[in-house]
Amino acid sequence: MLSFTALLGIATLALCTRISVADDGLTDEQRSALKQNTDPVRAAALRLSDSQLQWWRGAKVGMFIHWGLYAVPGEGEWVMHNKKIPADEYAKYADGFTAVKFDAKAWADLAQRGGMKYAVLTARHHDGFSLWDSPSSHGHFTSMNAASKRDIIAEYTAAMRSAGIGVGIYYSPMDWRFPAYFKPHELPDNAQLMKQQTYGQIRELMSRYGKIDVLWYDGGWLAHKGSDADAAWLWDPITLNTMVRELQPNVVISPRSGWEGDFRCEEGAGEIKGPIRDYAWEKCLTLGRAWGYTKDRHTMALAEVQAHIVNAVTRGGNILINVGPDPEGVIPPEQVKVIEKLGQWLQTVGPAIYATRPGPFEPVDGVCGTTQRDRFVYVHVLRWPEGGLVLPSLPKPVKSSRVLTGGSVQVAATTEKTVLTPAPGTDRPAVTIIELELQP
Ligand code: H79
Repeated sequence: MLSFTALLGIATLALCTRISVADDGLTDEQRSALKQNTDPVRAAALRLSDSQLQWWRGAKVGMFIHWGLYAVPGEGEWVMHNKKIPADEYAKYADGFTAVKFDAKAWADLAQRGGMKYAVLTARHHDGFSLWDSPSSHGHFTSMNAASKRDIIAEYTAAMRSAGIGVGIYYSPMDWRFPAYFKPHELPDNAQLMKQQTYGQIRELMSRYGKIDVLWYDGGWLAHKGSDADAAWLWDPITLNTMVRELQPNVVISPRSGWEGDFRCEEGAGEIKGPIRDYAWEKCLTLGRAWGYTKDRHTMALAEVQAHIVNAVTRGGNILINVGPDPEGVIPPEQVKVIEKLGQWLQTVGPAIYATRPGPFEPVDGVCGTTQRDRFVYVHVLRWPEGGLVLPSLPKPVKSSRVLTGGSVQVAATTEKTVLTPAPGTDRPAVTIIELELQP
């Protein structure tokens, strides 16, 4: 923690100067930061203010959607790389990408029913296949030139926007089809082509589809090693994101272009642990076996997703829950079911989740955590200790309490401690959430 704070201090000192787009758009400090190959490149002036980020921090739950050509073989989004499929072979899957049942309104409706406040769709993953009519796409490798013959991003952005769901776009700067991804120093011309594609496509995505709420970069690294920041010498993320800010002043940007971005990511199904984090962050995880569609029917259990949500919000984070539609555009029914059940659950526990802040107490890994809003404190219990849950004393006396998840819990609050005990014989759901209304 200390080292992070120290680093931030140094970086802020180095980068608090103005952002200029003249010439290469970089200050001397920024240029040297780009070459240091260590930390994410920082540029405080590119970051959103707290008030610009407020909607996102309050939104808490989003729907991630991984859809692309990889849905056709149905072995996950890394199939091209994992199975060493040559680009021209891989391109043949375009005949199978029909999207015949793709209905952006149905996706938006699912997000709504699921209590998801924003969505993020893979406009282009590492395989280079683009889900929109993209003049900058190398080889016009797009959903317009596949069996689908549709601009998926156009339909998606319009549907989400009109449903009131925040519109998010995922984009991978790197593209496996370019030999320079593997040998960027040896193939400088090819590397420049790949970079031009990224700049051209980001410009398209940020200028042709109305207001975009989230830009989720992923895969800013190069040569299959190192960090995103190590590859900043090529991507030049400050110039890239200066362009993005001109086109979309309020878009929330992920940290994976090599620039630190507006929030931090925690990826995968590992348990969320540790104390409250005092920065904006997001857990992303997938319901399926991979992020992209797989033919097995595996789905994460509802209780596990609920625990992840609670573990994220009690530590100040958001959560992005992924589904992987099939080549026709159908989200697997098992995943739909989990999202719908989450939505029903969020209807009752929503007050403890949305628009809350973490605290007043630090979470205990695997046991409990708290959130708060106005005069309300919410206690999220994952595992009841023998004899009840003992918390520190609350800042004010308790005026009333109720259990959002059903059943009843006895609350004994004194100036020394707060003790919560479930009534004998009551059901113990995966998470018990208790609302405590404090005296004004
Ligand atoms: O889109 C989903 C995944 O496909 C994507 N992120 C989620 C949201 C993802 N791509 N890669 N990874 C996750 C992990 C990548 C790890 C590695 Fe590497 C890439 C190992 C080797 C190359 C990291 C980057 C370590 C070295 C370079």
